[in-house]
Amino acid sequence: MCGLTRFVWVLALLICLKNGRDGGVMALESNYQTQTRNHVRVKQVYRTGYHFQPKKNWINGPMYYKGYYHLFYQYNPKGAVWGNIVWAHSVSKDMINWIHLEPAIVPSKPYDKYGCWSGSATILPGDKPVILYTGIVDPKPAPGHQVQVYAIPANYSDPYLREWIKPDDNPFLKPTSENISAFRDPTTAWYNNGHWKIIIGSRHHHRGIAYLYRSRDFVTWVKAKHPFHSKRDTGMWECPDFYPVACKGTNGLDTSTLGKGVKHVLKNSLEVTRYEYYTIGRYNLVKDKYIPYNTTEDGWGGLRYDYGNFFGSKSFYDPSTKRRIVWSWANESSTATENIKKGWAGIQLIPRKVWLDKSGYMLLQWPISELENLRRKKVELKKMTLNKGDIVEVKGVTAVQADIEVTFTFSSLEKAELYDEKWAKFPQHDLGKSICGVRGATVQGGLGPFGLMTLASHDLKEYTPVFFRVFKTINEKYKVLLCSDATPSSLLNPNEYKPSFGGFVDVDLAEKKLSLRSLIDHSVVESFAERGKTVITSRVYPTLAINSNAHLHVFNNGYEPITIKKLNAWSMKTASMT
Ligand SMILES: *[C@@H]1O[C@H](CO)[C@@H](O)[C@H](O)[C@H]1NC(C)=O
Ligand SMILES: *[C@@H]1O[C@H](CO)[C@@H](O)[C@H](O)[C@H]1NC(C)=O
Ligand SMILES: *[C@@H]1O[C@H](CO)[C@@H](O)[C@H](O)[C@H]1NC(C)=O
Ligand SMILES: *[C@H]1O[C@@H](CO)[C@H](O)[C@@H](O)[C@@H]1NC(C)=O
Repeated sequence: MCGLTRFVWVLALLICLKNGRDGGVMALESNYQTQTRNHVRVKQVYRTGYHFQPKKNWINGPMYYKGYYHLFYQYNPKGAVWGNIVWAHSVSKDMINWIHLEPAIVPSKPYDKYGCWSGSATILPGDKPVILYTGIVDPKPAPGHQVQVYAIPANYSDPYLREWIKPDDNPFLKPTSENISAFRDPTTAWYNNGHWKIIIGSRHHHRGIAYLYRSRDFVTWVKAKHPFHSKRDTGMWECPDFYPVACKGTNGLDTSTLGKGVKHVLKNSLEVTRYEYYTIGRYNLVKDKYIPYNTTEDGWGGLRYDYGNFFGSKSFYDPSTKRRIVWSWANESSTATENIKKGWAGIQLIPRKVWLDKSGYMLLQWPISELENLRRKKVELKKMTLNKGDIVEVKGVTAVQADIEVTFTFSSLEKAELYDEKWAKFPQHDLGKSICGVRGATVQGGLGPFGLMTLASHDLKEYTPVFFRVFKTINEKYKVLLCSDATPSSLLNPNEYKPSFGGFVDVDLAEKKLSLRSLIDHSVVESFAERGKTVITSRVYPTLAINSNAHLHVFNNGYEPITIKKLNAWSMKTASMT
């Protein structure tokens, strides 16, 4: 029951934090240079042009308040070793162009002396934001003794909310029966039955757990008798995210919304596998528990927002546009040494609007429309047929920094290769390696591979292919696989981590049509199949296809001819990050 509507619930989140390992690698010196007056432009080939990046180091974390989007992210101001994590802070009117501010929260008290880890923001009645985060009291036992802390703005009239204070009744939660070194990442609070509620990620042995806490006043919190949800063999749950989605339409819902026509989503970031999965389910108010529907697996084989470099995502509700937005961090695939050399590690992906697919079984995601303001010159292709072996360059676009939308059609499904039933037993995360990696873009197929060769060198010695391959099962069903393969991405850099990522696309091929959108930005390629049904992000480090030497091609290496019904490619302007 939405007793809640009286609150102006705006918001939101913070993206999650990484603890430990990934952050290991920061540079002491930054080697970037400032070029233009307003933009920090870096003379580095892998630095992105329109993805959010801090000047150095790695990031994670968002919220909307009085006309500004706030991004808080995990940041090590000291560089070289992981530690002393602070909440760095940037603000924006459109989530594309940013103003960097001083860190919002830094270690300053006994309870967060060793780090201010991930958490979330909630907007309380009266338009009062509160941040809940995990403080590290002691580095031992590894990865640290964890407590929950809250912070409030020092000056509510400051539109940038630059300064935050930690009231004296902190920490507001200390682990009791929970594992003291596995008790972190409080969510945005929701409100029902007279209580504010949050969940906190944890584990018990190999069981991943989201503990539920309730509070009447947002100060005193009591642990619920039963976990909100848990699942065996999933390991530590980081950055849990729980939110409602509407059964109809594409609008988002305030985090406290309940009632008919609403389903819920629970997402967890898995510390063990370093990827995330989500389920769609029911919020049982009587038991105050989340119960996933049986339409997808609740475990490692579950649905994912993204089958590539993507972790620590958080969502928030943007009341100004009625959207739910999922935002994630993407780590580097480059080595520690290379990260130190370039002076930074980690980017924030383009925020994605998220809503429930008509089937009710999965979510759809699409880059926020604000990104389109960076589109410049458009290049168009129409009704072009690609026979087996055809590779056609899309000329006239800055291939290193571009946005491409393409729709492919074909006239028959007959040539689809046979689906190997043993693949059905592979966990989702092995599909890329086992299928996309083995049957790459140049391995001839029946219906596919066809798609884009992004970040390609002029001689095609280097490229990052994003492509479809269609398979037929023994009972005449079709399976569409989307691949984003970093294997051929970096010719002169043999030691790079070059994963082949893959994900099946749940699509009806009756119309014999498949669509793809790719956002290319120097060292990242984010690809959306079928209007956001399956998404894959790859981090890549070309050595030839850099800056103006990068090219874009469309290709087909299957026996079935493929027609490009329509392709639009835009050169993308560089976003402002000051
Ligand atoms: C609070 O912020 C407003 C708006 O920026 C400013 O005018 C005012 O001086 C600030 N108050 C304090 C106490 O800093
Ligand atoms: C408690 O958490 C730590 C750190 O994640 C882990 O090593 C340990 O096995 C956990 N203990 C239990 C009982 O789950
Ligand atoms: C899923 O649950 C529904 C009822 O809620 C049931 O009819 C169906 O058989 C279940 N499916 C599976 C695969 O367990
Ligand atoms: C990102 O980096 C690669 C290569 O170093 C690792 O294999 C991944 O586990 C890592 N991903 C995350 C989420 O940390």
